[in-house]
Amino acid sequence: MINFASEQLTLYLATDPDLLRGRDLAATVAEAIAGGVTMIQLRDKRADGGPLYDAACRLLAVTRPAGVPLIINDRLDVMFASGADGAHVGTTDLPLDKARELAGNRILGYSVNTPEDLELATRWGADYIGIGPAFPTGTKPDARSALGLDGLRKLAAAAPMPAVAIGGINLGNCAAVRACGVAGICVISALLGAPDTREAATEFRRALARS
Ligand code: TZP
Ligand code: MG
Repeated sequence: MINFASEQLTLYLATDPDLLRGRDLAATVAEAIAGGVTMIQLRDKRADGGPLYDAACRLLAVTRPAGVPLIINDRLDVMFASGADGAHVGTTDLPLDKARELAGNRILGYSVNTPEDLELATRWGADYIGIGPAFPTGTKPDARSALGLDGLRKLAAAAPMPAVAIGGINLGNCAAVRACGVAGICVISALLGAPDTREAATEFRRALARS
């Protein structure tokens, strides 16, 4: 596996083109890393392969020197073409067994909302899981039902691999989420929708350090 330890899941930023407000993606990710983000996922549900590949290459120029893993959402082809560190798939993407076979020793993440999802993630050797949505979120219109802290705690306790929680996580609830036994949190809008992403990342790291 490429340079992966569960501490890298501490503060995981997934990107969303709709939250950039005209800012450059790579520059925004650089700000997030400067504030303390430990892992990046390139997530753009509408982009074709070409623009996604270009974006991955631009992001790698920022993440590699920082030693921060870059994960590609859904698209293993873009992971291979760009040389990114891993991919993240969910229940409607390539089947996890195929993704695992293809990804080899690159980092592979899997989205988990139910015990059945967790069983698959365990059977096929996902390197980490994203448990969610923790809370209702406006960022993913097709998100499954929110788990709440109790649901999150149960799945995290049953997981043999490190987990991040995702969905509706903000500065106010991140400590309670972290206390559910996850290695870290994955955040979109509370970082990219903040007036200053670097400052927001710093505040998240502070809140998590206190938890
Ligand atoms: N998967 C489950 S919830 C979610 C994804 C991609 C969206 C999380 O976005 P936000 O803005 O941090 O709630
Ligand atoms: Mg997916």
